[in-house]
Amino acid sequence: MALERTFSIIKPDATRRNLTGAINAKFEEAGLRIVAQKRIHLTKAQAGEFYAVHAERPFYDELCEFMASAPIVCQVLEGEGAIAKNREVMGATNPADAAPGTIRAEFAESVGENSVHGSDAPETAAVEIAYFFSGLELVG
Ligand code: DAT
Ligand code: MG
Repeated sequence: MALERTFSIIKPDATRRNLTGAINAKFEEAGLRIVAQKRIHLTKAQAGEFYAVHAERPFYDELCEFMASAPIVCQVLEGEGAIAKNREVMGATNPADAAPGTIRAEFAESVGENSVHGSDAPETAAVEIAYFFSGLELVG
């Protein structure tokens, strides 16, 4: 499997509860290296742009409000098969369905406030990394 990079967000519900370190430990234990990381506070409009693919979904407005409700930690994770590995460590979108030991099973509060975002494919990973980071900020 190839060395890959994926984009990750530690969401407002998790930064609010001081879970950044605990979540990063899960990534590192799984062999994912944090090659870029920054804490930012999105506006609702910026959250809306990031989640534009969900604009027609009934939960879109709530999702944008939530993503702008507190700081987030944006990250680039690197490793063998990093995109799939990160999705595995995150667990299912709804924490009620997430496998034991996953980030969402342990930390997520609800399907909407589910602690982490992770890219779902190489194309979205490339777009999402470029949206938040310049090449100079990626330190492998
Ligand atoms: P994922 O974050 O697992 O990739 P997704 O891309 O389908 O899931 O949805 C993006 C985010 O939107 C998700 O992390 C939380 C929110 N969301 C998804 N389904 C939802 C629902 N049924 N009710 C409320 N929020 C939802
Ligand atoms: Mg998604």
